[in-house]
Amino acid sequence: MSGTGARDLFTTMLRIRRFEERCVELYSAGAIRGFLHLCVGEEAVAAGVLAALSAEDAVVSTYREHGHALARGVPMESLLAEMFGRVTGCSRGRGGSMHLFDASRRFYGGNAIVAGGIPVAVGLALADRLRARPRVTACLFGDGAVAEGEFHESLNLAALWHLPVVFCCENNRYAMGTALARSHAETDLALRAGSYGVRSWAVDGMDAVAVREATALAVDTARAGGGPCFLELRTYRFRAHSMYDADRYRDRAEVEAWRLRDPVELLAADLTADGLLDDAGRKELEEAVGREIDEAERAAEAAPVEPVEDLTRFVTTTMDPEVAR
Ligand SMILES: Cc1ncc(C[n+]2csc(CCOP(=O)(O)OP(=O)(O)O)c2C)c(N)n1
Ligand SMILES: [Mg+2]
Repeated sequence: MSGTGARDLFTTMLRIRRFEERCVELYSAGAIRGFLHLCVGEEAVAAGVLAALSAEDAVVSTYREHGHALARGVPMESLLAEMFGRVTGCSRGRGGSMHLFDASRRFYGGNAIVAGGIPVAVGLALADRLRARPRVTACLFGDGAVAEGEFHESLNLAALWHLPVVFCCENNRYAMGTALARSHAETDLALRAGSYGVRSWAVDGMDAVAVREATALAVDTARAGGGPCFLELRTYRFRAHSMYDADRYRDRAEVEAWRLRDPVELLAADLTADGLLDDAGRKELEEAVGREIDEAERAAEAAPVEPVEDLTRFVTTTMDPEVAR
């Protein structure tokens, strides 16, 4: 295992895990309201996929996107401020947890509509192709999106036009309370994507290094003009679908079995075995992450809400489209 790369992956995953845990507390305290979908258990996907992209590449995500945004480098403070409804939030406090957005980092949401980001990703890739920019768009979405027409239309078009999109399906085996096998006749999602002529791989989504390596191969292929790729990243969410979900549709034993493959602890064990992490190092990292979250929370709490007179601004864009690119 290469030292710095794997340690960076671990740091990213730990930041995501602890951030999500703090979000639970803040939600319970009433500081975060509305919908809240956490990615606890799925950190290896966020860390691995995002580590394989360059800053010029684009990212399109879903409503379960805190981890993707953090791994992309969107500051914690602007994420928490967004969830607190403050003007310093990455979407000026207007979007909340499901609509994290940061065009300066080419992070194009945050989308509440299942599969809604997939055609957006294909459009971004088409724009790059037309302008001959050597960029790739990574599109993250859940297994539930594979049931949507938009998924199939988008895959077909991307394959037909050889667009540089890496479709990253975060298969956590459930779409809300519905298990994959209860709604899909064919549950091998990589096989289905392959039927569009898209190169597809199934990947252990609990192994951050494997995710990063598979994504890097897909990104290289797409960037070199080899057309789109599809990654089925097999993972599991440890918590309920959202804070409103009573989580009564799966056996405790199933959840516990997956928890044994906790992606954060799996990577920690590998790093320790390779002499790259010890107890003192872990403690130091935990403390640094804790401080980062505390500071982000303090700053977000101190930030103002948007003044009422500004509420009609930014409803339609006033930006020059050339500048907005
Ligand atoms: C078009 C559309 N249909 C239904 C919903 C309601 N809905 C919200 S989340 C969800 C499940 C999606 O599951 P999946 O894509 O597997 O993502 P996960 O929540 O597992 O990350 C559904 C059906 C929606 N938001 N958008
Ligand atoms: Mg799912």
